[in-house]
Amino acid sequence: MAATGRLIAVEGGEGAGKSTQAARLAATLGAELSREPGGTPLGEEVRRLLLDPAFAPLGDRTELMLMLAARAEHLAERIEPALAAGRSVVVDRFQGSTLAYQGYGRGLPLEEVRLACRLAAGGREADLNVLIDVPVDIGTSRRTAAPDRIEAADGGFHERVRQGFLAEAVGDPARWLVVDGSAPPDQVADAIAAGVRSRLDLGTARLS
Ligand code: T5A
Repeated sequence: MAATGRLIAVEGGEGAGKSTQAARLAATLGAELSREPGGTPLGEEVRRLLLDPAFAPLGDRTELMLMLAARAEHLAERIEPALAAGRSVVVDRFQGSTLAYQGYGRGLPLEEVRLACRLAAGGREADLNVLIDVPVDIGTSRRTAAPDRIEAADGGFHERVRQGFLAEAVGDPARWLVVDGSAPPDQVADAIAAGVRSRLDLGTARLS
């Protein structure tokens, strides 16, 4: 068992397959599974508010602060205690989504968003970010329900989000693993499992 658990974030645009793959990865590694915004009772309530189309339009800074309030609670109540106890956590979205959506997508200054993220997370970053990359039209075509407030943004927004994720991955290759999300789910899962094991030097070990 690792002395300290690992934090692995699964990232990507709408419909990339994050929820599917985060659940599979957590099961493969024996890690806890959580999501953002959400992961705690307060966080799930904030998520409901954030995604509710009734609150459109919402100020960009309001959106950022709500995302980060949910993260601060998630870290304090769930993630940090798990990591400290040697349990690893796979989280469906984390800081990469804040940079991609509120920074690149909404257009808030990136350095301000980074600073706000550091403040909310007490400097905690994911040990590895897995970016499941799919073209925006493929992600959109997988939608099965009415779009939520953020999904309903225009295609230009979602393209900026995608390019933002890719820019972050290129800028910090040691912390990002990019996987082609347009492949079939089993193939995506195999690529993620192999990449995570090699990046985190895990061999065939489970994480907790
Ligand atoms: N957000 C979040 C911010 O703006 N800032 C932040 O800081 C944070 C943390 C959260 C929203 O909040 C925003 C981003 C989001 O807009 P969400 O539910 O996490 O919302 O994100 P969504 O992208 O809306 O989630 P989805 O459920 O739509 O997409 P997923 O999780 O990427 O995809 P998944 O796994 O649910 O799959 C969607 C469908 O595609 C199929 C699945 O079976 C399912 O039907 N599928 C595939 N089909 C073909 N090939 C594959 N490889 C497939 N993988 C899955």
